Amino acid sequence: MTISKHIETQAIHAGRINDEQFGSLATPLYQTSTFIFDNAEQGARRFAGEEAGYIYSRLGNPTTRQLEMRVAAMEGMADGAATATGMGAVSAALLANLQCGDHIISSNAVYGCSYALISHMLKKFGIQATFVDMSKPELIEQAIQDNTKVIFCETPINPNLVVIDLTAIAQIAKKHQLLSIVDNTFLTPVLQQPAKFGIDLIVHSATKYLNGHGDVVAGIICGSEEMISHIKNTALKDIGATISPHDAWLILRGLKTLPIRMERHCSNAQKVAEFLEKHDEVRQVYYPGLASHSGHKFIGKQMSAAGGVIAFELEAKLNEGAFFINQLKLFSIAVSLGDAESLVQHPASMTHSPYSQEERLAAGISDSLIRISVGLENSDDIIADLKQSLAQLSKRKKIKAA
Ligand code: 7XF
Repeated sequence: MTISKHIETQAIHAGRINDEQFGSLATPLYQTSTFIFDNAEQGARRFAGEEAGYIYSRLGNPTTRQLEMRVAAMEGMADGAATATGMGAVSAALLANLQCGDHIISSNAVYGCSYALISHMLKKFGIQATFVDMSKPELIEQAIQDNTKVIFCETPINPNLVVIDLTAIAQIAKKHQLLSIVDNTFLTPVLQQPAKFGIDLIVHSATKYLNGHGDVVAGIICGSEEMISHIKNTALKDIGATISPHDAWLILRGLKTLPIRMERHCSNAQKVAEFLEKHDEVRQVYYPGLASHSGHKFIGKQMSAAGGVIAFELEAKLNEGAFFINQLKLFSIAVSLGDAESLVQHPASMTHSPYSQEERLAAGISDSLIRISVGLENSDDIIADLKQSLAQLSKRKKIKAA
């Protein structure tokens, strides 16, 4: 079957391997560590790459393969490599493409553990990093050295929702023969396909929207066949952050509803952002769906909508921010995002705690920033919960001031 160019159809059918034996509609789960060879010679041929076929699930698995081909099709890329976690994807993509003596340019604001990997872990192996504000592409060009190999960013950025111009990133990378890697976790291929702008490699935390049900940690890398084969045969095979087939199976199940889930996440988040922007207790809202946001101009060009994550600052002291979070009832206080449930967290003390305070402030991540992942509940209920908590905050401030 020729797979449709429509992402709704790809999310359900792309990469599907028909079950010739029993005709199962649902993807069979090959929950196996190893695969039996017909004879010793066949085993040797498979290891030598002379015969196609599965060997061992760290090296490949038929359930996992369907996930890889499905997400790659949705991203408009040739191939994919599924990983145990999103950090497994980020680390495999970087470790396969950098070596001692190389230099990487990263966005100064990225997810906290990606920052820790690039600034601390890679350094141990002699890989230098420069962190720049990538909303100003000229700063990227200025940071390029003779040994620069990779440009890495997320857009919109976790947690402050700054949008980065992917066309500018791809152009700089091509001009200087660098590899461009973009983390597309926040928008998913439903809302943004970085390959269209010339990005070389895409990484995801599949823990988030791709799976969408808060019951898996996983990741995926998408790129050319050559690039994915290189990553699989080096960083993934030998370091081993391979996905479990069961997790791949759950994500395949979640993916079928990704396009409709993203529609609802976006429409709910838009309403919530507009509500927050008008509220007296809210100092600033960061959501690219708002006309006041610096990234708004990219909607319709680079991204079809703004996604389901919002960051904001309250007209309040730090401890009052914690009070606001604690009064929420429908929201769960939890890190992660992209689940059916609305979640709230405090980046400075949670997801971005690997940064020192100084580094965090330099990266535009304020201590008072609150991040919410708007879930799939009725938007009236989500807004009512925020409203009641803001009302309690306002009351408390008045009592303290009296
Ligand atoms: O290894 P994970 O599946 O948790 O994914 C790591 C990761 C990679 N890229 C982005 C843009 C991410 O947001 C994440 C994980 N972020 C969670 C969060 O920000 O809530 C992690 C919770 S500590």
